[in-house]
Amino acid sequence: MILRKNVTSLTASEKSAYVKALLELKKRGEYDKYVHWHHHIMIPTVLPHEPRDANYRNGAHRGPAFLPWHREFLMQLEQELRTIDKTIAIPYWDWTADAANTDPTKVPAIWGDDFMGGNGLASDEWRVQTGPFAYKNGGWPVPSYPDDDLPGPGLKRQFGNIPTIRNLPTQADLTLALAEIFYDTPPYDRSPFTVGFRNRLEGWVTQRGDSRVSTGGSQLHNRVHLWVGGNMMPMTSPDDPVFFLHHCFVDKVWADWQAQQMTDNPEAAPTLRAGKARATWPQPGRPTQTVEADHPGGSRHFRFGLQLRTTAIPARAFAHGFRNSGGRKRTRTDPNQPPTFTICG
Ligand SMILES: [Cu+2]
Repeated sequence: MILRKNVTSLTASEKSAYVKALLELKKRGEYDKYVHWHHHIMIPTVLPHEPRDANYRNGAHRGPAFLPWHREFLMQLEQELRTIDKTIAIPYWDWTADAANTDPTKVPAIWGDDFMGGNGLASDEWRVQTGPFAYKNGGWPVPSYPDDDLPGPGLKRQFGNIPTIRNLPTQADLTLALAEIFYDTPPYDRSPFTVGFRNRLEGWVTQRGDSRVSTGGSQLHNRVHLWVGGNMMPMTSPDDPVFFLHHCFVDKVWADWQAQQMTDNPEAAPTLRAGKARATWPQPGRPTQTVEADHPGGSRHFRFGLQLRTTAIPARAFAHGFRNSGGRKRTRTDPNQPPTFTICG
């Protein structure tokens, strides 16, 4: 059984084991394929009448595949980390708890020197200065992305720097997502008016689409990418290891929603086939849930030709033409407006 814990309940040795396994994977040259893979999936994944635009919908974002794709993505990294240390499970970062904190930029459970390290430094191109992933410590090489306003190498963060995204997503706004009844609804896009759990949790339902939303700007998943800033902004966001802690919470929220659906809406809830179960989120008294079992045969929502089961792509496939393979080149006109394409979502 793989049990994923809240970062706040990790012991010092669990933290150090997780960091050590990540550094080892990086050293072996095996971590960066996750970065490339997340970037490579940003290709238009659309119906014939829709714009062939990765900004409209791509293989892992802005549509129904968002949650299952990232669930599989996490499981693959987790399995690989477990070949290094079989005690590893990806921990999750509950950012709603930190939204209520007076200074979410300094919570040691997540940003401590023994774990993810802290904020970037303005005078050093926003490079992270502390912790195992700091550029100056040499164990976590990250390339430069001049087209994404990240001109020099090294891991960068810029906490709460965007004027509309000063705070992390609140519990109240997450509750709105958990109250959704449908997973996704037509036209399965990223409009603020598209109803459904996926679109809410991904973060596209803003105050424009729902006046009950309590904070301005991008929401939930997208908001966290924008709040962390730096390398969490472009399509290569898994460069920052906090990506997986963030998405681990997104995955947990989905699992919580699925469990709630089994109680509230059993007709629409997935049929679980025990034989195929893979451990993701243990539910006391319930079979564990799996990507395959959740969507047997592909429901209507999953008939886009979106790949549910994905195969790791060898890193060498990206030796050429890696950058900007995903879609239109971004042009930013107003520096106060968050870019719409370069966030992972
Ligand atoms: Cu993301």
